[in-house]
Amino acid sequence: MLIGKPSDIPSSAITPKEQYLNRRRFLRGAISGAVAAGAAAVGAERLAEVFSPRIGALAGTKLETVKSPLTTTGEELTPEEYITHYNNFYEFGVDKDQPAKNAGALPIRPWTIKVEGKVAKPLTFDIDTLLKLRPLEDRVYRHRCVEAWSMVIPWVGYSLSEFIKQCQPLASAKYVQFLSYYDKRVEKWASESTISWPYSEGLRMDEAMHPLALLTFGLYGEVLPNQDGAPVRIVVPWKYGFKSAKSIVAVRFLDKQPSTTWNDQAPNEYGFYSNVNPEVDHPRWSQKTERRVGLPFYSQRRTTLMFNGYGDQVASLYTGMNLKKNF
Ligand SMILES: Nc1nc2c(c(=O)[nH]1)N[C@H]1C(S)=C(S)[C@@H](COP(=O)(O)O)O[C@H]1N2
Ligand SMILES: [Mo]
Repeated sequence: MLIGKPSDIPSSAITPKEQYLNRRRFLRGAISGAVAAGAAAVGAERLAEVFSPRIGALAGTKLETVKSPLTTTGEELTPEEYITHYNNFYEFGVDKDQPAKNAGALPIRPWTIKVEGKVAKPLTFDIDTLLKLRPLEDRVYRHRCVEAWSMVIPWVGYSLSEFIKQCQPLASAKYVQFLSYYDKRVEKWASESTISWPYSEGLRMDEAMHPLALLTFGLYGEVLPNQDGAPVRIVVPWKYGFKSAKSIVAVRFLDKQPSTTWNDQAPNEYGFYSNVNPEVDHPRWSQKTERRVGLPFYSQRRTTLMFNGYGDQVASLYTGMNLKKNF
């Protein structure tokens, strides 16, 4: 993210959608009989039984979802091959194409989220329990990276607030911090950047409780590919992408604003709030426009919207705040 201008994906890296799907179906068919039978129509509640912890890759596993009223309609979805081959996941390399190549090493089962800090009592949630907590919703959101590119992604998950309620935070909890998985033996590429791991992000409690903030388990109706933050990540659609921590293993409730990865790295470039704001330029580039990844070259450029277009829903969270100072 510290590197100036994001590079385009070479067109040779992109396969037509049909071919891509066929390859995935082929891969799906190649896994063992019992697993393949289950994978055809597996509901969230059956994941644990169908996939033993020994099977690392759940790629292609369908999730049962309901349509969400919070979906953002009217824009063309970004093709799946871009969402899964143009990633920021620095633990698996700083180049956009590296996570797709390297994140296969992420051990996504067994997986737990530890809940700590200002809570009634510390808790640990298993990923398969979390998948069953609420009906999973299909929610299409705009995704705006601070590097001035964007996508439109059909995520699968439910409001983060539903999870937070289960955590029983105390009244003294004013902020919530998310910590990503980190093991330097698995994420060998992490040492290539100066970041102090694990990746950490945070929200003010009222932001985290906003219904648009999503606890995310999948995209395009299937479990999250590893490179997109499997098995569970945060998505905060009105903020720059780096606020959405991937592959989270711990959630901490705090009475003070937590330190967060990019704010620590370069506080003059990346604020704690990081709301999408076309009026506040990054010190090294403009935030007024963005490049919509996956579209023909001539139609990529578009105007960036305040709060990424979610102002009607979220602007009231920031009433009275100077958003130029609190960027
Ligand atoms: N653990 C972790 N989470 C992360 C990052 C990262 O490097 N490590 N990158 C962030 C950034 S800068 C963006 S834009 C989004 C990218 O999500 P995507 O690859 O699914 O589009 O993830 C965010 N979450
Ligand atoms: Mo980003």
